This record gives sequence, structure tokens and C-alpha cells, in this order.
Amino acid sequence: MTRLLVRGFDIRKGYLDSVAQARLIECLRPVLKAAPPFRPTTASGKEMSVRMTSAGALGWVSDRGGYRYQSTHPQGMAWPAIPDDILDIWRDVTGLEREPDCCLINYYGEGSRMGLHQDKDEADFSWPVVSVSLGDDALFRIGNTTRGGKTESVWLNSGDVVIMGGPARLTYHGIDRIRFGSSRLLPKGGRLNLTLRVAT
Ligand code: MD3
Ligand code: FE
Repeated sequence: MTRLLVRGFDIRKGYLDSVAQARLIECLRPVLKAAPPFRPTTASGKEMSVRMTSAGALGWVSDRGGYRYQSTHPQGMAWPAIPDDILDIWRDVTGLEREPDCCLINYYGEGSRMGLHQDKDEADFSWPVVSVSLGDDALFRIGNTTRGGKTESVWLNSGDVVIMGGPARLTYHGIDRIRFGSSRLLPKGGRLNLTLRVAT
């Protein structure tokens, strides 16, 4: 496993081997069945190209009423629990006693992208965010803690884990594009990204 440090982001290339990746997909299957991914709408009414859902006490939603963490899926049901195999990754890479209360699950199909943004809907930015990439390769862009300026890009591959903590927690970041069909992990192709967060 190699480690890359880019602007305070700790990138663990190949953290999960192919067996561990396949196990994660298996434990995500019932989660995605209980909480089907949906396309959030921004406050301006545009649909995002990424499909999202969550596990844990809280999930992230966005609709005409704005974006927020809430305890239910847009269809009304509680979010499923965060599978233990996913919590184990958080425990291993952060060493924290505190557990995340949200696992946001992003699905990128062909042509999906995510514009540069900051994650600042959480109550306390001193907790890190941990990201797990599964499936197709993604071009991850890392900016600065304020809008604008030079950016750096890194390819994230299936099995990579990224830890964002300290000052990097408020860095602008986004996904420019995925290489659709570059991985065989997901039967229908695409990319799943899990982000573990302490939202409250
Ligand atoms: C840096 N997701 O869900 S993961 C997001 O690949 C998000 O789906 C991207 O940005 C994805 O908000 C990038 C890497 C990531 C996630 C959360 C962060 C980087 C972050 C929070 C703060 C700083
Ligand atoms: Fe983000």
C-alpha cells in the first residue's frame, strides 16, 4: 500500500484488496435495497448527476428546501445502519473512539461528476472525513480552503481510502470525471464512493 499526501489529504492507495472490495459490495447490497439511491435536487432546482443515499443515524439530502442532514430517506424511512465492515475502516484509519453517524454513499454512472465544493454542513469540522472508492477510476480535484487558485488532480482507484482532517477538512474538492467501465467490481459499472462523517 502506498501513501500520498496531497494538500493535507492522506491518500492510501490500494488500502482494500480485491477480496475486501468484494466483501464491501456484498454488505452494501442490502443497504442500497433498503435506501435506494436518488438524485438530489439543488436549491436552484437542478438535478445532480450523482445518485446518493446514506446509512447511519443521519443522511445527507438536498431538495428545493435546501441541503441538510436528516434522519430519514426522502421516501420517509429511517436510513439503514452503517455495516460493521465499513466502521472497521474508520476505526483503523482514524484510531478514534467516536464513530461516524453518517455514511454518505455516492453513485457515479457514465458522465456523472461533482463540482468543486466544500463540505461544511457538519456541526464540528474537527472530526475527519474518510472516503472509500469502489469501482471505476475517478479524477479527484483538490483546491484550496478558499474558492479559486491552483488545483491538483489525483486519480482515485477502487480500494483507495482518503482521510481528510485538520486544515484540509475545509479544502474545496470535486470529481471531474470517471473512467466508465474501467473496473469490473460493479456488475453495471460505475463508481461508488463512501464518505464516513460525524455530522452532529
Ligand atoms: C475533503 N465526494 O461526498 S470523496 C462528498 O468521490 C464528496 O464522491 C467525492 O466530495 C466523491 O462530499 C470526493 C473525497 C472527499 C470527501 C469528503 C471531503 C474529500 C473531502 C470532506 C472534506 C474535505
Ligand atoms: Fe465533498
